[in-house]
Order: sequence, then C-alpha cells, then structure tokens
Amino acid sequence: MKREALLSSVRDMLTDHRFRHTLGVVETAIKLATRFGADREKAELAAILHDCAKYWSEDEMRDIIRKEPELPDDLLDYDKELWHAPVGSVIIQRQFAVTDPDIIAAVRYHTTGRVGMTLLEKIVCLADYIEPNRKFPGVDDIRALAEHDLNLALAMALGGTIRFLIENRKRVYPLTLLTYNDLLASREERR
Ligand code: DGI
Ligand code: FE
Ligand code: FE
Repeated sequence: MKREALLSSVRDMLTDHRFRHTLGVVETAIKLATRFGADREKAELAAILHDCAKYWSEDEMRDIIRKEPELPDDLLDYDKELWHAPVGSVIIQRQFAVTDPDIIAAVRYHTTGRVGMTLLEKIVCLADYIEPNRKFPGVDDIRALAEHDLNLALAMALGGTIRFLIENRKRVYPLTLLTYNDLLASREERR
C-alpha cells in the first residue's frame, strides 16, 4: 500500500486528536531520519503506522498477544497502554501486508524500545515523544538534545516515562528499563 492509502486507512482507525499526533510523528521522524542518516521512506511509513492499534479493544489486543508466538505473554502483566505497539506490528502485517522487518520492528518497539535498537527504531520512538503536539514537562530539553544526541535524547525520554510511572505508583515494564540502560551504555562505550 502506498503512503496516501495508508494515511487514509490509519485516519479511519484513529481519533482526530490521535491522527494529528501521527502526522506530527511523521514530520518529526522524517526530520530525524535526515539528521541522523536513516532511510526517510521507512521512517515515514513506520511513523504513519506506529499507533494504528491504539483503539483496538482490550480483548482483541489480549487475544493477539496470546496467540502470536513472537509476542511475549509477560506484556499482559503490565499496563495495557503498552500493548498497542506489539499488537500494531502484527496488524500492519495482516491488514496492510507490511513485510519489511525494519518497519515491523519500529512499530513493535516504539513504546518500550529494546536492547540494541536500530537507528530507525530509535527515530520512531523519539519522534513519538517529541512531535510538535507533545506538551509534557521537559519535552523542550529532549527536543534540544535530539538536535545532536539521539541516544541521550531517547534515554531521557524513556527516563521521563519511568519517572512518571514511579510517581503514579505504576509498575515499569522491564524492557523500558533495559532500553534506558542500554542507550546510556552505548554512549559511554564511545568515550
Ligand atoms: O501511544 P502514544 O501515546 O503516542 O505513546 P506510547 O506508545 O509511548 O505510549 C506510552 C504510554 O504507555 C504512556 O502513557 C506510558 C504507558 N506505559 C505504561 N507502562 C509503561 C509505559 N510506557 C513505557 N515505555 N514503559 C512502561 O513500562
Ligand atoms: Fe504509541
Ligand atoms: Fe504515538
């Protein structure tokens, strides 16, 4: 499916607010891809698709996580806000015939990240945090870091989510913490 057709299908799956967010992620992901030398077309497609499962019902998402062998069942023990990313990576294959493993992984890991993220995965995950409609405290500091240090910007973005979860007495999905550590470690290795 081409860009325009995907955008219009995704628009039908989202609220107006969420579609505006998606367009912001697209714009930001293309900018970051240009800045850090990633494939702009893949960044755009992954950004268009990243939240496509956001409004699937809890039951449908749980069903997909249980049935898809490649999705870990431990997701079901954590906040259901996490589920739309891995579920989305399955839906884009089924509904939009996406076969590119880079795009599938960028959608799958856009919320938690993972250890050893690719450049494309980092770009989509960070674009999701800093797109122009985002207004949380500290977002401008992360936007400034994103001008030159992708790993630190993303570590700080995930750190903000971890802090938010702790302040709200919510559990943190272990992969989010592992990603945070991995991004900081990969900076230290370069020193
Ligand atoms: O889908 P978006 O709202 O655009 O953003 P997202 O895909 O980053 O979703 C993040 C939501 O998931 C946010 O409200 C926090 C929530 N969440 C719950 N537990 C965790 C978590 N996010 C991460 N990264 N790790 C968690 O353990
Ligand atoms: Fe999301
Ligand atoms: Fe998003």
